[in-house]
Amino acid sequence: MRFVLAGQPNSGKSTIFNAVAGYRAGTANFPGSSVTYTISRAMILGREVSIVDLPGIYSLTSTDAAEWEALSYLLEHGGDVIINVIDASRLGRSLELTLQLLELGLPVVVALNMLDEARRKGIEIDAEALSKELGVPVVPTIGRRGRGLKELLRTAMREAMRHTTPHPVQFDREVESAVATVEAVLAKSSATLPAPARFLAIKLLEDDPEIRSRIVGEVPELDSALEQAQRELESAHGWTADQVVSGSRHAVAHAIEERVSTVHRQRLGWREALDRVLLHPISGGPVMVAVLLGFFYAVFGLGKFLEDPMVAAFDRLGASLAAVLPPDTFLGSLTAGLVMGVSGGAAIVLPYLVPFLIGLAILEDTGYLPRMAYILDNFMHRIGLHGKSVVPLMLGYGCSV
Ligand SMILES: Nc1nc2c(ncn2[C@@H]2O[C@H](COP(=O)(O)OP(=O)(O)OP(=O)(O)O)[C@@H](O)[C@H]2O)c(=O)[nH]1
Ligand SMILES: [Mg+2]
Repeated sequence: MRFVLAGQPNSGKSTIFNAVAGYRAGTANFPGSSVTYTISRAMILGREVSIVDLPGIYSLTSTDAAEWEALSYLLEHGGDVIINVIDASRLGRSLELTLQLLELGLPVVVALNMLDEARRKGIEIDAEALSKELGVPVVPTIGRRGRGLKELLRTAMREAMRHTTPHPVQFDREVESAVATVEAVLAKSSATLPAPARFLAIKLLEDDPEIRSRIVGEVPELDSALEQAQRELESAHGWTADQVVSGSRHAVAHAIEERVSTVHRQRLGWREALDRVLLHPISGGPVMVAVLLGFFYAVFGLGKFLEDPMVAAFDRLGASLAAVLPPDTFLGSLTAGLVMGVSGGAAIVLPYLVPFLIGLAILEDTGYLPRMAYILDNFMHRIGLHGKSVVPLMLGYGCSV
């Protein structure tokens, strides 16, 4: 049995993966922290299940490395069920990927994750209505707190056993007719297709290069039908066929979002109030400098506090060893060197490095590190770097201690 976690970057896939598989796959408060997939095994409801954590993707295309990694995994290995983790606070955007996953002909369960975040933004989502719209089960979850995960796994197991294939959601009439034209040619051909004909037809209309090179060679009669279908879409809209298809998908996703969610006026909680100060163009900089000064002051203060007694203890050890083994003997100078070497690493480096790494973890988990990246982004771009480069820059200080 194999469960495949798929979803957009930062939707909480690795968090759910770790909670289920008890394994530390990379989670980070930055999108795109997983770029290849990770597999682990777990016992779920008495069965051994392989769980696959795919990289975060916005779409299923072959033009982006992470997206192609995810798509080719799904085409080659499939899975007994796809668990589509979506960020409830960004429902419309998340559903654009869901609509594509529904086309793959594999059972799908949606994990409506980050519900706490959505609630904070005043967004209420009717999970049952969403499930009716998509035709697949939707399970509300809060991955970080482990909420809803049991129900998610139970539902995934049920769908995997039933082999339920979802019915894809329909595009607008013009796109549907173009898809039907291409799909009919594919369905008539004798070639073995790597995915359902409808999915391939959509990808071909979108001009996906990898899918095109795989299919057009196998189904030579496709060329003219595809070209005509694309031309019809282009002349009706004045856009490229690719834009028409993704535009239609975007419209469908956002229409579903509107039908299933209600937005209340956002209450300004303490976090939003704090963010206003932390991310403000004027106060953000000085606060960041103060946080960094405080951070290094604390690291060095704590380091010094730990270093002095540790160095003293090593000195005492060295002195007592020297009393037994005089330093002018071979064994004596060997032990003295050994004590000095170990004390250099243990008593001088560790007292600074450990508090530094703990502090860095606190900065990341409280969410201040990505905010620093945001504040510094403008400046960093001027020196040819991304705001996120603040992370390796900070880590560099770990080495300088
Ligand atoms: N508020 C909230 N945060 C969550 C929830 N689930 C996960 N997170 C946090 O969201 C961030 C991103 O989670 P990841 O599990 O790394 O996301 P991912 O989908 O694996 O991201 P990529 O690997 O970049 O695709 C982490 O800081 C998690 O702690 C949730 O339900 N609510
Ligand atoms: Mg991840």
